[in-house]
Amino acid sequence: MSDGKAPQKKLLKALAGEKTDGPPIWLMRQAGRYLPEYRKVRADAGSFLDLCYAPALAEEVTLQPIRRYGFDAAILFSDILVVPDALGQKVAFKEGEGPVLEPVTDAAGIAALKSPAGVKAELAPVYETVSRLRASLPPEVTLIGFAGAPWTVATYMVGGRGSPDQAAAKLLAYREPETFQSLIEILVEATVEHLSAQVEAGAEVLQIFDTWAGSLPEPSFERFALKPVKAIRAKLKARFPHIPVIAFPRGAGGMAERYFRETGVEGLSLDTGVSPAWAKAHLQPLGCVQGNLDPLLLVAGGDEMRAQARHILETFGQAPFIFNLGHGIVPQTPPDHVGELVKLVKDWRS
Ligand code: 1CP
Repeated sequence: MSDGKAPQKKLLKALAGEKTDGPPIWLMRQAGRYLPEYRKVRADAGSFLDLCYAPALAEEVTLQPIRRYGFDAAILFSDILVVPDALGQKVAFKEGEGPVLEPVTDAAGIAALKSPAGVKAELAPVYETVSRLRASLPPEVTLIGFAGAPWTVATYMVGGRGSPDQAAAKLLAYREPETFQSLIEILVEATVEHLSAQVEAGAEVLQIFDTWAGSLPEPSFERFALKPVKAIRAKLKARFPHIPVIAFPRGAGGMAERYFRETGVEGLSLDTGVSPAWAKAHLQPLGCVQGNLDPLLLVAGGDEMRAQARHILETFGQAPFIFNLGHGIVPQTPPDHVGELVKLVKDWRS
């Protein structure tokens, strides 16, 4: 796209605001435990972070769902928590427990973090994975790089693990807003460095995951979810004007429209709870929307999955749209259901 020509790849076309001949499809967490070939590589790799930092293995697991299903996009295999790892916070992934971090709970903990300028050097193996993928992917497949949004990454950094209510991060944000803001600012800078390095290595689209955006009340949402992503989008635009960004402000609800308008992202990834008819009227006129089949419909399969997938296609399929789930694939998903969904979407025409 840097030569000024119109994009040829389906996903890039949709993000450039063009209607495509059938929507492109990829699925959040398309690489992972539901695939037997992933479980095999994962078992041989050692820890989950070892897998993220082994370019040949991370490349292999990124390619697995492309080979099996022919998705229109591949998403780099990595995790949002490599950024706190690069900032010097201890991060581990415990079997059956998810991520565990040494919590950063106060100004002293924030001051002890390494400089965000060092992220590019710390995460060199991740960028090597990106450049390998750019060389090995089929030419019609778009390569997506990603990072967590500052708020979501901060919830893990402050809480030390995933939590249903993000209470630790919210309490720090409410009791000591300036201290919390300083963490958000470090994360804005670190995220810009991390995403820039992915673009320099060959990523063609960037997705920013704000998984826990929906837990914030409006004034805090504005300050800690909307503004940081707007700042990241602006800084990336200055460096790479042609690279589109998709944001996933999960649970943003009534804030989604303002978020889409004000952050300036090209794509908005919709969670399962967003009404397709409402999103068609209020969000799709602002840019490309992505989503939003319930991942549990993919587990159940059958008529209900097919009917709800068609409803989404029929609602969004006349304008720029990327078919995806409303959140990531879950480990109990039968791989055959994914194949059936991909076929249904690829065969569909408006
Ligand atoms: O042992 C394993 O195999 C670990 C499972 C796993 C996987 C496959 C984790 C641990 N991360 C990943 C990969 C991953 N994480 C990708 C890869 C690309 C793909 O989509 O195929 C991506 C994009 C992520 C992003 C991510 N990690 C998010 C944001 C998106 C989302 O799903 O909400 C979040 C919140 C994380 C944190 C994280 N990492 C891993 C787990 C189990 C979690 C969630 C913890 C929690 O529930 O709070």
